[in-house]
Amino acid sequence: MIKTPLCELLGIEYPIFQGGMAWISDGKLAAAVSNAGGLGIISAMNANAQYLEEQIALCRSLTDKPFGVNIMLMSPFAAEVAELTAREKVAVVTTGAGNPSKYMPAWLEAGVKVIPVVASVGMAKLVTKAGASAVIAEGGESGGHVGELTTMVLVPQVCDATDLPVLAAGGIGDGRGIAAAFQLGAVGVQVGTRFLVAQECGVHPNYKKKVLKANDISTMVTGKRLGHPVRQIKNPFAKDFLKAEYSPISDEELEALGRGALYRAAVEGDEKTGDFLAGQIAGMVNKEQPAGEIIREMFQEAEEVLKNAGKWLA
Ligand code: TUI
Repeated sequence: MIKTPLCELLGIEYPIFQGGMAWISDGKLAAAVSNAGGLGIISAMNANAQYLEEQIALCRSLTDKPFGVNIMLMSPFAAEVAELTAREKVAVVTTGAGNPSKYMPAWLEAGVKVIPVVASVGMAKLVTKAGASAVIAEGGESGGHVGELTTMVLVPQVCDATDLPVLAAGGIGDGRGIAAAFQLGAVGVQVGTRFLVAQECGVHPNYKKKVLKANDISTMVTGKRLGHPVRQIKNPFAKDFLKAEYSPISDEELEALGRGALYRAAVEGDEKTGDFLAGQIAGMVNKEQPAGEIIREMFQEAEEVLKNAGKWLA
């Protein structure tokens, strides 16, 4: 059995979070993961507080276990969904794509545990001071909005910079990844891409098909010119967007090209004009399974790897 301080901190059986994926991580997927012993997370994405309120209610109707809400700080609705999560006293808020400091006092006052995603040592130190309960160090192997550093170099440096429990994210899709993250100092992992193909995940079937078919070099990063790089599966949308980045069009026109693309992928399954965010681990994700099976399989494998970790010691 694998038990870490994160299990005790949050009252979960397995030290694994399901990543908050916009248009994908809803109350149903989060409840399935929490019922299986991990921490399910609802994505507040770019929607308003009413959407999130409905998803929290749905999740609570499906599980008595703790779950979290992920707030994308670049969302125009970040302030109203932050306020809602404090009012609803959700167990955990994770944040991404920015600095959560201005919302932290309200969350802490409400007893919400705040676990920010960080992509640098500086941000890890800042949120430690601001009262975070743990941090998620996410490397650029992950899908969606990515930082500069890889998981391999980010995780140990974040572990050295904070006394908080550290979760590793980005490029973790099986038990070997969990074991490796633990060797770097992490006491938990966050996994997105593999849960995308969970049976309980309601994303469009074309999205699942694309992840299942992907290989090691199927993803690419766009959006660097706009200051928010995004990793996704290569398709006509992603290639056209990259071309447009190197053309003389204005930043406003470029932003407009991307608008709605994630919805077209996740909800409509549009293979040409949709933006299929996924991590580099997609090449290893080859089977649709119930969320509980994914978690049990990953931790069984991690346990075997860790038991053998000393095999080269002479
Ligand atoms: O946030 C994510 N992944 C995401 S957000 C998203 S929605 C989106 N849509 C269009 C364009 C951009 C995003 C899709 N995927 N992951 C967590 C994450 N956070 N990765 C990196 C960071 C991060 C980056 C900078 C966290 C903090 C940070 O601080 C910068 C600063 O100094 O303010």
